[in-house]
Parts: sequence; structure tokens; C-alpha cells
Amino acid sequence: MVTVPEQARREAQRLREEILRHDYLYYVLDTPEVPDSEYDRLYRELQQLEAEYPSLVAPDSPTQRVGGQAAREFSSITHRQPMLSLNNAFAEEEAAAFDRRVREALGTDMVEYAVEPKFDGLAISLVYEHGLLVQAATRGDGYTGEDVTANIRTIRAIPMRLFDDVAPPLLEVRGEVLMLKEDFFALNRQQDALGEKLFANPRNAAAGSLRQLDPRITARRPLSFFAYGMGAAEGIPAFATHGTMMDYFAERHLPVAKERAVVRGLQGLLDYYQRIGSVRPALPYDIDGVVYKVNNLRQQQELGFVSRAPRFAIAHKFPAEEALTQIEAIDVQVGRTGAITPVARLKPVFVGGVTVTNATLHNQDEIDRKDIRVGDTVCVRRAGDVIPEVVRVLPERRQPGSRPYHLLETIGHVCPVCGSHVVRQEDEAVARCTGGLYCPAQRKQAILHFASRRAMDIEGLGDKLVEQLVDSGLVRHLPDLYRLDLDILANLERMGEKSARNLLDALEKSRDTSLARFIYGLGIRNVGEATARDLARHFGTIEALAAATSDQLQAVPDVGPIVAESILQFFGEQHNRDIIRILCTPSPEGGAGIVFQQAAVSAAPQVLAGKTFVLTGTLPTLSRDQAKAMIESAGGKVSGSVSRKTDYVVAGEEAGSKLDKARELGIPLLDEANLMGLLQ
Ligand code: 5U1
Repeated sequence: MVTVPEQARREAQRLREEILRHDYLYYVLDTPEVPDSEYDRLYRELQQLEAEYPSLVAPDSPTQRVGGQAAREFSSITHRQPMLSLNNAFAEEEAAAFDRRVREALGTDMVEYAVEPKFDGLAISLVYEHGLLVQAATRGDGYTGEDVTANIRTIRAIPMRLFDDVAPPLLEVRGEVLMLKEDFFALNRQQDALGEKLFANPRNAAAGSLRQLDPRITARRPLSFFAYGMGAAEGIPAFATHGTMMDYFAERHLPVAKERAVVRGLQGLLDYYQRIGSVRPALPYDIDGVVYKVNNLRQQQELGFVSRAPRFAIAHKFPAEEALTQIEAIDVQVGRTGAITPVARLKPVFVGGVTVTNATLHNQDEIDRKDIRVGDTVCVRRAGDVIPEVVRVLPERRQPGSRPYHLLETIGHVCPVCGSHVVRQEDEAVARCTGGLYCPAQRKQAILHFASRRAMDIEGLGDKLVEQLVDSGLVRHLPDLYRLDLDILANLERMGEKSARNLLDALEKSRDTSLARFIYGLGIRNVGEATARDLARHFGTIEALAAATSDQLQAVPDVGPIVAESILQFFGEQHNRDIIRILCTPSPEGGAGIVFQQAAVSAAPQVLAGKTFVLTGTLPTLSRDQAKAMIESAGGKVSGSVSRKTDYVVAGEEAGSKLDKARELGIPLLDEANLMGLLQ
């Protein structure tokens, strides 16, 4: 081991601190002190010293921002505290109603609010332990997100170590990753010069950059970050207000919005809304509104949460931007579940910061209601990142001879992608392709669903790989998965021999499954995990299920006419029956060789059979998915809403309106320990 001279150690320390200071000045305060060439010189010097004395390399050294290899997929992370969303106010009256509710709940005449811009980026949780950034996760569904630590470390605005002499044992910072407008335009110019795909807007560019499996690519993308809240924490001061908490972040060199402020009462909120609205075009980043939060943290706690949003905060959105253009044609798109969506092809128009060339028309009812026709001049709206939509037609500009548009007639009741029948069920607004697994447009999603953890559990078959397999024609239908070999797989992009072997092992393992998992994996509309289990238990074989009549299907608990119809339609398509037959034919006879274990369906004692549960809030140790799986494997059902039919409500921390409803209806309440007791 090379001993490091004291002078080299001190020099490395000096260089690290100097580089971090320049990072802070440049990326957080936007007040650079030295030219890029000087920064590069310091960086190179540090790199050289670290190369000479590797023991000097610390995990939070600026040279260690980009590290590691490309991952195959992001692993998932359960948030220590759920990442909630905000309720929205679109009109002044809704903001006034928010202020009124807050005042009434707190029993006060005037409330102090912390106000800040609502960034149009991606919500992120950063976990610092003893000051060191140890984990970063996307919001995901609010309970579980994706581990993007390696990518987040490449963002220079995010400190890898908090600027703090005695950092707290735990601090979870919540905020938004985004791309500044200026950086977005520069990135697109560069993409254009390289002949690469352009990003539609800064938000897409930020999302696309953060979701790179290779952190070296993220490192080349100019991402920024702003903190706006706190999650789990230990050993931090007892802040009195949101404002002082944000000051604490800023002192530790975390970026916070310059535009944040503290105001009083409704008038203060509305003045801030106007002020930020008027400077919005000049701000360095895209925002889609402003956020109002009760400033006093004790009052925030008193107000609490309702379902998945805080009662103490609201986002006041800016109006969506609108523009006039003309519909050149109406095309149809086939979605994941076969939904056929009419899409207006528009004369390109610049609206909400991007050039819009198409807009969703949703379904036939929407087209009828707005009387949308090819050739019409229409007003289109784009709000945030949502798909642009047609707000209204300008009938005075309609061309003579135009005719109403009928989706099903236009496509001749046939899927334009696969030729299967397209049907619209009576109670549904959308028409659907019945092609299921056969339809290429639905195939990628169908394969991903089939491979998912709760279905066939084929580890390693992620979306990028499925895309490659389908696009290259290697996998056209599910049985093709079981024909892949080492040679083919190892030659795919980002697939070494080891990953290829792992995938083949996972495929092999998946051959031995349960009928319930298989039925669920088929992705039949309206057939979720619990229904799949009931169907497996009731019919016992896939052949019996495929041959069942509507009445026989409806004899299964919780299968009504709608679910029965979906199952009939699925098995009514010859291609679906063919695919199932090949999947279940033994390998030596040319099939995929899937076999069903008999006992797997109900291995656990069915102690909760016939009982319906509702889960609400955060349980101390179990995730929602885990609690659900345990209840279901004991024969119980988990429902999303509380009604008189609910037998138990399992409530955790921050339980919202479901708990109130349970109390109102006198439904027995359980905590996690009670639930475990029942299960035993
Ligand atoms: N600026 C800002 N955005 N944002 C989003 N603040 C903020 N706070 C949030 C969210 C979801 O949530 C907390 C109030 C819980």
C-alpha cells in the first residue's frame, strides 16, 4: 500500500473543497467566480492526485459523481414515508375555498403561507445519512419508486455531502429534478447536430435523462434540482415553519427556489400567483403553477392529510395554453389494452412551449359532443405534460361538404394494426381491438405484463429488452420467449453472456407456475390477480376456463356480466387460443412447456375467506402490496373503497377519508398488529 504524503492529502482536500465551492457557486447560486478553464484545471489536478494515491478517493469526491456500469433495470425502493401529490386549484374561487377550509379547520382569521413556484419536473427523494447522499428515488406510485442514485449523483447541483459540520443521522429531502430552458434548447441543438431525436420539452428531456440505465449518459445531460420539502428525518432541529426548514436546506447548499416567499391570507396568495404568472416566461425553468403551503409546521400537522394529498397545501395551476389550428386527418392508435383512440393530425402549431402536431380526441362520444370533423379549424390546448386536446371547433370556419366522423365505420370495425374485430361494449366509451396477445400494438405491453412479478415472474425481462425483442422480430408472440437461446440473447444490445444466462434461467423457472398466475399473465381485460385466482380455483384447468359459458363464468364469486364478457371475448379469438395451446404444449412437442402446480392456488389456510378489507394509510412495516398479498393468500379480498360490505379497515399512519368513512359506518378498524393476529 502506497503511503500518502501529508502534503498530497492536504492538497486533495483543498482541491475537493475548492471544486465543491465552485459547483455551489455555479449550479446553485448561479454566480460563477472562475472561467470553465480554471475549473477544469482544478478538476484535472484532483484526478491526477487521486490516480497517484487511490486511497485519497472519497465517495463524495467530485470525481466520483459518475461511477459504475450501466444497470439492466432500476431496482425499486419503498419510500420511508409516502410521497404525496398535491390537490389542484384552477380558479381563484378554488384557491379561496382552500384558504377558507384552512382557516376554519385552524379556527383562525388569517393564515401565513409559504409560497413557491410549481416546477414542471420530476419529483425525487434524496436520502442523506450523516450528511452523505446514500439514496435517490423517483416518486413512482408514491409508495415505491425507482432507485436512481447513480444518476442523481451526476447532477452537480445536488450535494453528495451536505455542507454541515454535524449532519443529522437521517435527512430525506424531497424536490424536483428539471432541465433549465436554456439547457434544454442547447441539448436539442446538440441532438439535432448529431441527428438524434429531439425532446418535446424540458420535462421530457429531464425525465428521459434521469431514466437512463447508464449514468454516463445522464452525466452528459444538464439536469438541475430544487428542494421543496422533507420526508423522513432524525436529529434535525424542530423547525417552526416551512420557511425556516427551507433556509436550513439552503444553508446546507441544497438548491431552493429564489422565488419562494412567505405571504399572508388569500390576498397574499393571489398577489403571488399574479406576480409569478407575469414573470413566468422570464423564469429559467418551466413551471405550471404555484404552490401554497401553510407555513407553520405545527398547523400543517394539525391539518393532516386527506387520502393521498395534504390538507395544508395546494397547487394553484396556471391556465393551459391554447392555439388555433386545423385538423388535417384523423388517425387511430391502439393502446395497451386494445383501446382504440382517435387522434387528430394537426397542422403544426406552437403552443405551451412545444410544436403540437396531434391531439387526442379520446373517443367517439367526445367527437360527437364537440362535433369534430376532418378539415375543421379547432382550438387546441396543452397543459403541462398532458397530451394536447381539442377544446372546441370553430364552426364559422368549417369547410362546406364536411361530414361527421365515425370511428368504427372508418376502420370498418377492424383493428388497423392486426385485423382483429373492434367492439365497443355498451357500458364503455372506448372501442377496443379484441386481438389481445396477437395484436403487435398490444404485444410489448402484453409481454411485459406476462413476465411481471405477480404473473410469470420472469426476472430480467424489462421494457428495454422487450422492445428489442419485439422490434427485431425475435419475439412475435409469447411462446417465442421460450425459444430464445444463449446465442440470440447474448448478442443483443446491453446483454452480456451472464445476463443472457440469467434470463434463460428465469424463463426456465417460469415454466413451472400456477394456473392463477398464468391466467393473470394473459392480461384479459377486467381479470386482475384476485379474479384470476378465483377462476383458477373454480375451473381447475385452462381448457375448462376457455370453454366456459357466460353463466358458468358468473357462478364464480365476484364475476359479473362485464368480467364474463371480457373472458368470453378473449377466448373467442382463435389466436389467443392458439397461443395458449402452444404455451401449454410440452417442449419436446414444440411447445413452451408451461405446467401448473396443483397446490399453488391455495397453499395458505384460507382463514380470511369471504372477508373484504380496505387498506388505508402507511403501515409501520408492511408495504401496501405486502399486506394485500397476505390478505389475499389467506382467502380475503382487498377493495379500494369503504362501503357497508367492508368487513375490516386496516389503518396506518396518515390514514385519510377511508378511515373517516369506516368510523361513520361503524366498520371494525385494525392496525398492522391486529391484521397479523387475524392472519395467524
Ligand atoms: N414547489 C413544490 N412542489 N411541490 C410538490 N412544493 C411541493 N410540495 C409537494 C409537492 C408534491 O408536496 C408537499 C406539500 C407534501
